[in-house]
Amino acid sequence: MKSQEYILLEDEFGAHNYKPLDVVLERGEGIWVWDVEGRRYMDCLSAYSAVNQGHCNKRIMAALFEQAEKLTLTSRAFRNDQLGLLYKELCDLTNSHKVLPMNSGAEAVETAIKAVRKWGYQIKGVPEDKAEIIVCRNNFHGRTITIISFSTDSTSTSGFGPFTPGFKVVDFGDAQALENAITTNTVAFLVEPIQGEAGVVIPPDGYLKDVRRICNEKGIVLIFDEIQTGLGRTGKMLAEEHEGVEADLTLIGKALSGGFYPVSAVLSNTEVLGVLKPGEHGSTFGGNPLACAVARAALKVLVEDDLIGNAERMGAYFMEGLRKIDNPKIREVRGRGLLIGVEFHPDAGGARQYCEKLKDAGLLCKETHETIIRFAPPLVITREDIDWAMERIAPILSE
Ligand code: IF1
Repeated sequence: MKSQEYILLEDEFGAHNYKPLDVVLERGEGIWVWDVEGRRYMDCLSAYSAVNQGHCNKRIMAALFEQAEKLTLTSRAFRNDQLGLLYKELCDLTNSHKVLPMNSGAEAVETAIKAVRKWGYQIKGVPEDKAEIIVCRNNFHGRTITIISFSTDSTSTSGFGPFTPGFKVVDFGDAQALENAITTNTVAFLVEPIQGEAGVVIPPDGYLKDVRRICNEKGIVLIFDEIQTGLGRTGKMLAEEHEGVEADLTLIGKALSGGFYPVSAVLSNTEVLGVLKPGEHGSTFGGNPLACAVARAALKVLVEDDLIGNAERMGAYFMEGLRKIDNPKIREVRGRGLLIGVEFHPDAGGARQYCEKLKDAGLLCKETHETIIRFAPPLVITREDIDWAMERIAPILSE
């Protein structure tokens, strides 16, 4: 079958909740993917940072097969021999004390919301049903009803009400705004260390430190959503390390499985997770042995192959190349590690046209918010790969 036939099938029988580039992929290896016509592309999105370890990483695949032959799912009604090992390894790597495993990123966010509300009532003494959580303008934390309830993007929310109450929005990057918004009923502040969907928005230096201090002073829980920024993407295991701070709850997902399987987790430094008692939260698939084996291998690859250091070095090199592009239509090139955004001026005619041209030149990129192209290749990328990419990107982005 040809690309066009697959596209027609998708469009006829699938819901149209996406508008993908018209490239039909069938194979991937490292930073490369191939379409059904055999054309090769460099993947500059990494499934939104879920394949940090590169497509079809051999060691993660081996762990998947090995575990799949032994045991895949027990439910949490019984224990399995992978879960405790994953917990221990995750805690050692992220300096955490407790882990709660889920599947999707949104589920990790929902879990954190439940935990901090309960913590607020039981430990902080917030009156029943009065807990408030503060979030940031232009946040992206997932697609469930509760999560979109505090989205400020009308495309995400419009037509989906009624919404879950209990959230307050402040500007991202403004620590004073957070401080002003906190009341006696505030239980937590939920924030992305770098806003991904908003267009790779990096907060001012010192912001993470400031919010850490404010949350300590006011006695509220600090939650970092590192589902996109975590696990090496920004050149550190967790993006919070750029400012030497630790959240009370850290949410990870995406690359926790290297793209093989949905695996997410809530990591806790304090006893917040301790408020969840048997029967109060869970998931059929969360913490299953197949997911755990895959996650253990995915973490091992990140560390053993120094993908985190590589993200830092290659990110700096890539950004240097992008900054050399001389086009007055480019407003800014920004990023941390291999999470890079190129923002065009509003009158440049949108970023999608560039993504289409990059696709024809063999690079798969995704625009965000009309004017921004995100470059986030797998962390296994080399200097030579970036040279190859820049040879193609530079002429296109110079137009
Ligand atoms: C889609 C964006 C990226 C996330 C953060 C939680 C989640 C995500 C910081 C939820 C998910 C995804 C989902 C994907 C698009 C994507 C995305 F453009 F929308 F913002 F990555 F940049 N927290 N991000 O970024 O995780 O439930 O999806 O596992 O198609 O919606 P999930």
